[in-house]
Amino acid sequence: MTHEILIQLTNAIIEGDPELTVELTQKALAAGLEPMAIIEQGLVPGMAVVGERFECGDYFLPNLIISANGMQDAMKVLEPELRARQQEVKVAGKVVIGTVQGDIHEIGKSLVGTMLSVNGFQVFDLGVDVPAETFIAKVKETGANLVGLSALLTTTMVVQREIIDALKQAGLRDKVKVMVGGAPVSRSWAAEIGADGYAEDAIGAVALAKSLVAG
Ligand code: B1M
Repeated sequence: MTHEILIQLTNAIIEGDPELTVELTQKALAAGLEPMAIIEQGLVPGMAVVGERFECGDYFLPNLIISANGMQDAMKVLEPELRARQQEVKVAGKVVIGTVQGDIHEIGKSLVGTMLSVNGFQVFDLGVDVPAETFIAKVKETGANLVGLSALLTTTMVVQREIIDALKQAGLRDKVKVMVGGAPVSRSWAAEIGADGYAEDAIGAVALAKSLVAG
């Protein structure tokens, strides 16, 4: 029965129905499903199909926008639930996170930020389309020990490298660990640009961040 709700949720994202997406998210919570299962097994698969349909020309930009709105509205319902399940309260580290300049994809970055936050990290989320200077200024201001760079486009992955280089030039590279992620990003790309680690999803990002701050 609960499995059925997740399928309906995936379809609501694919069909671009934000109201129904929120309604089904609330229904799934009421049925006792874990917020992370709702995200990973309901919402994210829907976004993947929307992306595939866009890629092959069946969907257009408005479809991406309306489905993304549905996911973001659902995340507003789920974030307090994720926080309510927070077990660790001590600060595990300070993270400055953002989607790199030229890239306005927000959902994955925000999910990673939320998961780090509910797992004890102090998160400074700079938003999207963030230039290197803003990352550097925030690291200096907060004394963060971790920087998270999200990129969803093959054309903006290169900005991750530019930001790592800018951190070096600012004399900050040995003070922070850098983690990278986003759909086109890979472990080998992370190694090539001199990042300290790559995570495929939000759960992986938490594990990586913990291992990086542990030294
Ligand atoms: Co765009 N888009 N988009 N888009 N979009 C993709 C990324 C695309 C793959 C779709 C496709 O063609 N199949 C494609 C990129 C192709 C490429 O470069 N290879 C694409 C394109 C082409 C574009 C435009 C250029 C379209 C156009 O204008 N013609 C344009 C670019 C705008 C820009 O940024 N300058 C564009 C615009 C948009 C919208 C604004 C309409 C919208 C975003 C709205 C928003 O965020 N508020 C949008 C959307 C929704 C998508 C898809 C469909 C879904 C992205 C998403 O939210 N996924 C996407 C297709 C896809 O990815 N399958 C697509 C759900 C989210 C939970 O997953 O973001 O992957 P994701 O995050 C994951 C992991 O990647 C990882 O963990 C997250 C959670 O599990 N992760 C990290 C992410 N960041 C991390 C950081 C970490 C660690 C892990 O450490 C720091």
